Amino acid sequence: MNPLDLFDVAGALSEEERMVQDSVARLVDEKVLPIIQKCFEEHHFPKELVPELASLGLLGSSLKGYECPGLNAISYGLICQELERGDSGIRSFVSVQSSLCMYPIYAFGSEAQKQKYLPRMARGEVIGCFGLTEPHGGSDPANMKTHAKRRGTDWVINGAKMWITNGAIADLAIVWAQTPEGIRGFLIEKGTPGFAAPEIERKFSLRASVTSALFFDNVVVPQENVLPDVVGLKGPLSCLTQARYGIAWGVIGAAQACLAQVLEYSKTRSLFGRPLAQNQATQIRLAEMARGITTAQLLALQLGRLKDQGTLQPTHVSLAKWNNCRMALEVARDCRDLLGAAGISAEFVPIRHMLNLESVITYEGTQTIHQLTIGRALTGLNAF
Ligand code: TGC
Ligand code: FAD
Repeated sequence: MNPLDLFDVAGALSEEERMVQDSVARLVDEKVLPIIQKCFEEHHFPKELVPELASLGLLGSSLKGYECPGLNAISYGLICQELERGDSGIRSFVSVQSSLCMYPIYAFGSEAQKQKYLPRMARGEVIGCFGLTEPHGGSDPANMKTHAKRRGTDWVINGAKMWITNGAIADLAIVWAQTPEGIRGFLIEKGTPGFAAPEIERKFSLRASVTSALFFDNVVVPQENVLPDVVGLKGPLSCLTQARYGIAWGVIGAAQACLAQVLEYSKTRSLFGRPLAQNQATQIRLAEMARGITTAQLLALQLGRLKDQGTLQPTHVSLAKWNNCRMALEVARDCRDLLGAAGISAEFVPIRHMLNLESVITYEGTQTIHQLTIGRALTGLNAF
């Protein structure tokens, strides 16, 4: 039995899905793992990997046309899983580019916007960021303060966004702002006067990813840069459904990376005259991790099948994102502990994954937000 795939999820995949997974796994083994710990320590996003990600078709992988490969949902999940086995920061980059930036242009953009941005984004020549969260509170985006007012045929945007992945390196920001008609999406290019995207320094988590604030001081945006086909919170929330789907798969990779390392370690570490792995207490902990990973894999697989057959509901995604993030964080924390003092060393992966997963469980809706979403679906009563 493969300890990282006890229920043979690999056997349930199509040949194409397995090929996608294998090619991303190779990229992670050859290009990500050798550099990622240093990137994390140095608080550096390895931008040099972007052309590699693009050449494998990992940017906008689910979209059809516009130089995107049109892979199915399971393949997108496997891409996220393999990337996050490397580091949540690399998966974050791909999630934001694909699900939060290319998807809204694809789903809600004009044909001219699609032609202008999607092929270049698929090639990694244009990097996107997604501005929804604001400094006063991200869980309740309906209460956003950033606003856009019409001025002739243009719009003028004022406000601020916070905790924005890719912000400082983005060529294009998808920014959600309140308008008299409701919340709308605006495409703001780097260098637009009044727009700034300073990086947030001094993070303990996702250190191999760029996180920024966005500031808008009378930023003028032409009408042609407004997403024409959506008004209201369902615009940004439907992008979140795409990205949360990828996270539900991605975090499995982080948990697998931790378990793989601890299995090796506990078999070779000898304490009280026997391998650490030969203690009942250790085996119970390892079995608990395998239970968590296996149930998360099966949840993700069914989630993908629902998405591919077009019956996926946001509540399914909430449950999977919540369950799988929590599982991965618990696995990473326990692996860190099983390594003893070595668990705090940069030589081992669990502490890096653990610190990353503290962000992953918070962004794209905290545990509480997803629990309340499920509670609302169960009871029909809105507790927000
Ligand atoms: P609510 O009344 O529930 O909904 C308003 C409208 O939106 C529709 N809708 C959805 N559509 C698609 N997908 C979803 N998940 C949807 N949820 C709701 C809904 O049908 C309705 O449509 P309509 O036509 O009736 O207007 O809105 P609410 O104000 O009660 O809020 C619900 C709540 C709390 C669940 C929502 O605000 C929420 O999800 N809050 C959490 C915010 C969040 O997750 N922010 C993430 C920011 S981006 C990010 O973190 C990127 S990290 C990326 C990385 O690095 O990987
Ligand atoms: P708050 O909303 O202030 O929540 C604080 C606490 O209150 C949480 O524990 C929450 O669960 C709890 N809470 C909220 N509502 C309730 C309630 N009704 N009942 C009980 N408890 C409640 N955002 C973007 O828009 N784009 C990005 O690219 C992006 N990237 C990110 C990258 C990183 C590394 C991080 C850490 C965050 C990123 N975010 C991004 C922001 C992220 O989505 C928010 O942090 C998240 O939605 C939570 O918002 P908040 O941090 O303001 O917490």
